[in-house]
Amino acid sequence: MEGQPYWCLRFRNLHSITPRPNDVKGLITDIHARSILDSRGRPTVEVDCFVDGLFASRAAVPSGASTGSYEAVELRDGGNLWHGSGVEKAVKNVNTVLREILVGSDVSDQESIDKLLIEADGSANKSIMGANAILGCSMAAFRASSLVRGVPLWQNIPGTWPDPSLPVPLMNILNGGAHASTNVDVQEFMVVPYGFSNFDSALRAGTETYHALKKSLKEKGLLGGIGDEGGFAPSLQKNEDGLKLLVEAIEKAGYSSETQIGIALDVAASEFYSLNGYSFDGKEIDGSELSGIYSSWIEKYPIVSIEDPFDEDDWGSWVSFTERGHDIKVIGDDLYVTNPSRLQRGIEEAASNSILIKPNQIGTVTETLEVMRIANRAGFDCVVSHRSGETSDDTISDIAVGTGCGWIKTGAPARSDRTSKYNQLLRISESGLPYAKGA
Ligand code: 2PG
Ligand code: MG
Repeated sequence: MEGQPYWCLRFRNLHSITPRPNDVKGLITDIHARSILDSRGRPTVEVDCFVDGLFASRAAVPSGASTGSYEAVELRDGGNLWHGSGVEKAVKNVNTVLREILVGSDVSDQESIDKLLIEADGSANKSIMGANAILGCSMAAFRASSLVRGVPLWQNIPGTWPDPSLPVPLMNILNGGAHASTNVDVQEFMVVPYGFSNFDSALRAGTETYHALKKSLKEKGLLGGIGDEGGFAPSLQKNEDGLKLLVEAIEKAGYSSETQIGIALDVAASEFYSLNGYSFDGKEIDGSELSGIYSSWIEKYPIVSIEDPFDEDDWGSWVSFTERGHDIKVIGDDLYVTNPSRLQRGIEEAASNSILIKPNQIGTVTETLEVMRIANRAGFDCVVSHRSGETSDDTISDIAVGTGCGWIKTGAPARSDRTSKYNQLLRISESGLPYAKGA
């Protein structure tokens, strides 16, 4: 078997061509990291995991732009190279300290692997080794263990979960905020094709809507650049215009905005919050005025969810808006940063009813899943999410399917950093799993 990658060995075992069970010890024999480019042309960490002496898997770490202040720390080099955004220190941490502690571990024991990684760092926010170094190792091991166990990644989620399903995508087709250089405050205007019987037709409908939006922006002379997540990035007179454009695009594409495709927003309000309040549509307003705007939008448009409607520390506005009881998902992203203690506070105070799940906000696969378990127990919806800076790594697609969470947010249906996730879901859909919230 020498010289062959691990998946060849597994392929043979899986298909009983040359069963060699004794070859499969499932021990990590090497870990190797490098710096690669992400979708914004910034360096990020990629990690290879070797099992039983053979190359087994590869994972790459994403990176945010509108990051929450309470996220685990992404280690960047500073200095002049890459304008300070190099990840050589994180890469070195993987190739020295973390490699040393992981070699010899049972790759299928995700919890022990992540515990070793957390202990090697020792800080509360993974600032010593870097959450980017740690997550790269954690995800690479997670991916390798599915090969060792001979199951698809989505079937390799440790623990017990609701039945697996293909998630409803929140597709970001109009980008603003920190993801575009325009006057639009709302960071993400997304279409949500929930009213379909399978994932493939939902994805097609969302993608046709993306193209319909392009056409109507062109007709209106508004077609300019593309934002970081592949959506169009026009300047608009008011934020509400984004909602009008999406409804128009849904209908122009031939779908119903009442029964088939809804709208999700990520306001990312921490980005325009200061001591003066919220700077929105050119005015300074407070949390209750902003709540009023959201409530009027919910009346007029087919909104299914609003993410980060308020600043990450403005708990009072979160609580009173959620108390209004609108029939939508109120999603905490910067508010919770996939952190169990912040989520616990949100559950106790009823600050929202849903959480965005981003593995790199917390730094390991095990902790990500633990936060999802806490959310499930509290009856919160989980939306598994990409970051605005991405690679072709598609691990989040399998996590969304295997945890049966029902929702994924992974950008426009364009650019390979985003389509890699949708395409993995298409592959998984061949297994015949149901569409989460299908008609
Ligand atoms: C968000 C994300 C992903 P970023 O705010 O939800 O869309 O953006 O990765 O820049 O934090
Ligand atoms: Mg967000």
